[in-house]
Amino acid sequence: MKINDIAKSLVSKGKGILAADESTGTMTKRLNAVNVESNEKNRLTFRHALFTSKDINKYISGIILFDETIRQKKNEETICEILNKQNIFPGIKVDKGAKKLAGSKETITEGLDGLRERMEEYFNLGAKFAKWRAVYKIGDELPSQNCIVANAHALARYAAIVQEANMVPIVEPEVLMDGDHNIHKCYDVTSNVLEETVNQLQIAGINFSGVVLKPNMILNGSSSGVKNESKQVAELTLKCIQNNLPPEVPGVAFLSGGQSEFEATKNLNQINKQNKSSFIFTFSYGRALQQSALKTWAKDLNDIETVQTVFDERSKMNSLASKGDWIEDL
Ligand code: 5MM
Repeated sequence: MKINDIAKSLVSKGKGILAADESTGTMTKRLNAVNVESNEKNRLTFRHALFTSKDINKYISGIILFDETIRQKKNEETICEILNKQNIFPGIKVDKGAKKLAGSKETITEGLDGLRERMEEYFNLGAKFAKWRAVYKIGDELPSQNCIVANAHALARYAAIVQEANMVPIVEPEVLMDGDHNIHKCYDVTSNVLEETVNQLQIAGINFSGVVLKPNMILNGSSSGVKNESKQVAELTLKCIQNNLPPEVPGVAFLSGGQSEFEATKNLNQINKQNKSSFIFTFSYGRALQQSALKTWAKDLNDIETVQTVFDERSKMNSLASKGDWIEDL
C-alpha cells in the first residue's frame, strides 16, 4: 500500500488513532498511579485488552506501539498480526525521548542516529507508520527560537527517513498546556512552531500527502485558572492549523495533552462542527482514550470484558466527535 493511501486511511471518516506508545517509564507511572505493578506481563495484558475490544475496528484506524509491544506475542500471535486481522494499522514510536537541549532549559527530541536501520527492522516487524514527538514549553521568553528550529529540523529529518522506508510519519509538535499563559499566547506559540515545522519539512522535500500532523489544540494554560470554552478553542485551533498547514496534508490527529476524556471529546466535536475546510480533524489520543479503561482494570485485573466495554465507549464518543456528531449527554 502506498504511503498516501495509508495516511488517508489513518484519518478516514469516523476513525482515529490510539496512542499506546508510552515508554516503559511513562507506563510505569500510569500503572503505579492506579496501584498496579508495572511488569512486561501487565503492560501486555492491559494493551492486549484494548487492542482486542469488541468494537475497536469500528473506531480505531491505527495504534502507535512502543518498541517493547511491537515485539510481544499473545497466544503465539504477534501484536502486528492481531492488529492486521482487524484492519488496524500498526505504528511505532521511534523517537528516543525529549532530552536536554544544550545551553538551555528546554528539550530536543533525540533518536536520529541509526534511525534508518531501525526503520528497516520495524518495517519487517509490520509497522506501517511511525511517530516522533517534539515538546515545547511556554514560559517567559520560551520556547526559544533555538528550541523551535532544532526540533523542527529533527522532525523533518525523521519524516524523510520514515518516508524513505515507505511508512507514514506522524509529525507531533506538542506545545504543552502547562503554565499560566492565556489561550492567545498558546495560539501565537503554536503558530510559530507549526510554521517552522512546515518550513523544515518543505526544505527536507517531504511528501505532504503522506504525512499526518499530530498537534495540540489551542488552550489556556492549565494553571491559568481560566476555563476553556469549546467554541473559542475550536475557532483558534482551526485558524492556527489552516493558516500553517499545506492543503496536501490529508489529516490532523490531535493529541489530548492532559485534557480530561470529556474535554478532549467535546473540543474535537466542536472543531468538527466549525470546520469549513477540507482538512480532516480526528484524534490520536493516549490518556483521553485509556484513562477510564485503566482505572477500571485496576479494580479487577481479571475483568477484561468490562475494561473493553469502557474503552469501546470512549472510542465511540471520539469517533462521533471526529464527525461533529457527538451529543453531550449520550
Ligand atoms: C502515549 O504517550 C506517548 C509517549 O509518551 P512518552 O514517550 O513520554 O512515554 C505520547 O507521545 C503520546 O503519544 C502523545 O503525547 C499523545 O498522548 P496524550 O495522552 O497527550 O493524548
